[in-house]
Amino acid sequence: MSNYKPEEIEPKWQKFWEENKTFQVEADESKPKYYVLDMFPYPSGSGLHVGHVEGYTATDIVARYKRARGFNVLHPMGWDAFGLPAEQYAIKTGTHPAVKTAENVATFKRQLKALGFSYDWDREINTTDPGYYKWTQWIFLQLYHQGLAYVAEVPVNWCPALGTVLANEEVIDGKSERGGHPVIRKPMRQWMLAITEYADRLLEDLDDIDWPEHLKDMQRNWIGKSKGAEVDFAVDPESADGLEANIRVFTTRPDTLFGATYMVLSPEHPLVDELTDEEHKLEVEAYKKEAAMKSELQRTELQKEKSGVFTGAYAINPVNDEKIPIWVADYVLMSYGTGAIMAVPAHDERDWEFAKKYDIEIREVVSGGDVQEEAYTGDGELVNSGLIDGLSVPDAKKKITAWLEDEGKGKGTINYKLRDWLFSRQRYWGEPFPIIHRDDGETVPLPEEQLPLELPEVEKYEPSGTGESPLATIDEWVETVDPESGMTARRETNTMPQWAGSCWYYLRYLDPHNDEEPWAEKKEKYWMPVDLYVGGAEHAVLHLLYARFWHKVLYDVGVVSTKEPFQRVVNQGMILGRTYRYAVDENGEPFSMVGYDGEVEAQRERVIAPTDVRWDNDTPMHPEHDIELDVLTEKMSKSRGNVINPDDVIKDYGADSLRLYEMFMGPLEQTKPWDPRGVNGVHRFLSRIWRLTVGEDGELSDNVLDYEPSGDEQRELHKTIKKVTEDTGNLDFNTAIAAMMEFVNFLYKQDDVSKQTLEALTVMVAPYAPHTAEELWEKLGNEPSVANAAWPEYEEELTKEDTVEVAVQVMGKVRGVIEVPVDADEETAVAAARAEDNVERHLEGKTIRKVIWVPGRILNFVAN
Ligand code: ANZ
Repeated sequence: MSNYKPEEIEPKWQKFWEENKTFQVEADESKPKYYVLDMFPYPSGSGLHVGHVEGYTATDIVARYKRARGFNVLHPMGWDAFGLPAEQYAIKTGTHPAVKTAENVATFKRQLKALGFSYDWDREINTTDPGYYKWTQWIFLQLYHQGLAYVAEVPVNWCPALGTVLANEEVIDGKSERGGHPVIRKPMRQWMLAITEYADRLLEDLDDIDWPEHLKDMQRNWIGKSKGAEVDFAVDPESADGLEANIRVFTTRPDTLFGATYMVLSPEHPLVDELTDEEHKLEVEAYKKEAAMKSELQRTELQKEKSGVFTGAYAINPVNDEKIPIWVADYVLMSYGTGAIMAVPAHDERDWEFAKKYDIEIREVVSGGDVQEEAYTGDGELVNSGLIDGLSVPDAKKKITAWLEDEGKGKGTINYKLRDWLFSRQRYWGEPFPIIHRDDGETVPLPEEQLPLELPEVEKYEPSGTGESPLATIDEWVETVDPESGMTARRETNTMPQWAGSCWYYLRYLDPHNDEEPWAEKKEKYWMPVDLYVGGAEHAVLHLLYARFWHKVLYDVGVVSTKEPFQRVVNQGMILGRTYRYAVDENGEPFSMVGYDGEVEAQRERVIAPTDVRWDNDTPMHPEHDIELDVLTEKMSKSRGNVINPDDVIKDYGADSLRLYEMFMGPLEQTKPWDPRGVNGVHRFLSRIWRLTVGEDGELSDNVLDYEPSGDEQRELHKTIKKVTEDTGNLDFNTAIAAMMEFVNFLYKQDDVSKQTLEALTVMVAPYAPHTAEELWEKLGNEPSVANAAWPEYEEELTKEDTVEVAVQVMGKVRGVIEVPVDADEETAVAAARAEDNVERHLEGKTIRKVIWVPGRILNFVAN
C-alpha cells in the first residue's frame, strides 16, 4: 500500500510557495534571463479546461527546468478580461461585467494555483484594471501621434443581433464567430489602425524568429504580398452612352494581357451604375443586392459556382485595342487591388470557369497546356502576344510592364491582402478611446496626464439600436471640455476591441506596478524578448500579428529595444475528447453501435460520460446494460458529454498526476485524445517513486542508503540524466517522462538505492510533478525548496554501457550471442564465443579458416 497522498502534500506545498514567494523574481544583471510566457486566458464562466492545462504545464516545466539550470526566470500570469461574453452576461442579468469578471478570475486563479504553476503572482495583471488600461490608452496615443490611428467611413461587418460591428476575423461564413448571428456589410465611421504600413516589416522579420513554419506561412498568407501591375483599360464610349472613363485593374499576370477576353468589376465598383445600359439595369441591380448579402469568404471560395451579369458596356485592351465585354461578378472584391480585373480564362481557374459558363472566348497566350480543357497556370512560352511572343513568363512580365509604363497605360505595383485594422467596437466593456471631438469639428487626443480615462457606470449594457456604444447614452460622461482650448467637446464613445489589451501585456509583466511609465527602460532591456511563448494555433494570425505590429510601432517610438516580441513560439496540440456512444431503437431499447452498419439518427444516439464507462478489460461497456460502447474521438464539447474538467482529475488523482498525464499523452505539438484511464498509469508511476523513497511509516525508506552510486546504478542514473536533460530542453516531455519511468523500474530491481541517486531523480521529477518532488526532497533530508536545487549533471563517459551484446555467426548464420566488454579484443571475443555451447557445437569437427571481428558488433567464424 502506498501512502502517497497528493491531497495532503499538494495544498501543503502550494501554501509554502505562496508564503515564501518562492517564484518571485527581479531583474538581475548577474544572471542570464529566461522569459517564458503563456497566452493568458480569457476568464470565461466555464473555468479552466484541459487545453489550458496542457500549455501551462509545458511552460511551467520549462520555467522550473531553466531555474534549476541557473537562469533568472520570468514566468507571469494574468487575465485578458475585456470582451463580449462578460458584456452579454451583463445584458442578460444586469450584473456589471466587472463583477462577473472578478468572479471568473477568482475561479481561474484558484484552479491555476491548484496546479502548482510557478508563476510570480506579484506580477499578475488584468487588462480591465484602469491601472493597466491607462497604458493601453497611452499606447493608442503613440499610434495616434505616429499617424497610424485614423477615422474612416468604411464598410463594416454589421451584426444586427449583437448590435455591433465585427472584425473580419470574427466573421465566419457570413455569421458572427460568437453566437452564429447573420452579418451584413454596412458603411460606418470607425477607428482604423494602419497595420498595412508595417506589412513589409511584418513579412520580412518573420525570417528572424523561431516559430513553427506553418504559423509563419499563415502570417505570410494573411499579409498576402503580390507583385504585379496596374493597367488602365479605357471604356469604349460608344458602348456606354458616351461615357469617358478608365478602368484600372490589378493583375499579377501582366504577361497574359493579350489573353484578356473580358473584364470584371466588383458589384460595389463605383463605375458599375454609370456603365450599365438600360437593357441590363434591372439585372445588375438585383445582382448587386444579392452580393451584398454574402461575406467575402463566401464570395471568393474557389469551389463555389461562379456567377455574374453583363453590363452592356465594353472596354478597350490597351495592348491590342480589342473591345472586350465588361461584366459584374461577385468573385471580384472591392477591397482588394482596384476592385476590377482583366479576365484571362486560359490561365486563371476562376476566369476559366466563368468563361465556360457564359460562353466567353478562351485564348491561349502561354503554351504548355490544353486551355480548352482547363486553365493552364504554369510557366511556358508566350504565344499570340505581339511584342512579348516567344518570351518566358517572367521576361514577358518585365517587358510588358516596362512597355505599359512607357505608354502611360500602367505601372508595376505591389498589393497586399492585409487590410488596415478596424479598431473600434460599439460596446461598453472595453477600453475607452482617449479622444474627444471638439465642437469645431476637430478630433483631438487627451493629454497623457488625463489617463486613464475610466469607464463610467452605466445603467444599460445594450448597444443603442443605431449601432452606437452604450457609452453614448451617458451625457455626463460624453459631454466634456477640451483641456487645451477650453472648447466644449464630446468624448469618443466607441471602445477598443478585445485584442488591444493582449497586444502588449507581455511588456506590462516586466514592471506591473509602475504608475509613472508603462515599464522601466532597464527592465525592458533586461527581460525582452520573450524567449518562449506557448499557446494555441488559433492565434496564428490575429493576436500574434497584432502584437507584432504594436511592438514594431513601440520599437519605432523608441520604448522597446527588440524588433520582435516573441523569439520562439510553440503551439500546443489540441486535446480531443473521447465520446462513448450507444443507440436506442424506436421502443427506447438500448443497443450497441459497435459493428452495427445501419444508419442511426442523431436523436437515437446516447452518450455516456467518460467517468461512468464500465471497463471490461479494455472494452468500454455501458454501466448497466451489457452493451459495448462505440468510441469516437472528437473535439471536447458540453453537448457530447466528453469534456474533462481539471478539477475532477485533481480531486481523483492530484495535480501532479494531471500535469504528468497531459505531458505523457504525446508530443506537445500534436493533437491527442484524452484517455480517461491514462491518468491512472502516471499516478501509479508517482506512487512508485514515492515508495522508493518513503517507507510504510512515512519516514525515509530503509532501502535508501548513503553511498556514492557506482556500477549499473551509476550508469543508469547518468543515462537518465542525459536523456531527461536533452528531452526537457527540447520540449520532448513525453519521452523524458518515459525515461524516468524506465529508471524507476530499474531502481525497483535493486536491493538498495543511493540517496544521491534519489536526490538527482527528485530534482528531475520536480518540473513535472513539483509537489511530489518537494515532499520527497524534504524526506531525503533537504531544506525546501527543491525549486532552488541545481539540475543534476551527467558525465558522457558514465552513460556508456561497459559491455555489449554481440551476435556470433558460424558461416554467416547466427549461432549465439555473447556479452563482452565494449573494448574487447578479438581474442576475448573468440574465447567468450567458444564458451557458448551452441557455437561450439556448430564448430565441432571443422577447421576455423578465418575469424571476422568487427569490435562491438559482429563475430563471424569462417570454418569448414
Ligand atoms: C489577370 C490574371 C491572369 C490574373 C492570370 C491571374 C492569373 P493574388 O495573387 O491573390 O494577388 N484579382 C485582382 N483583384 C481582384 C479582386 N479585387 N478580387 C478578385 N480577384 C482579383 O491575385 C491577384 C490576381 O487575382 C490578379 O491577377 C487578378 O487576376 C485577380 F492568368 O489578373 B489576375
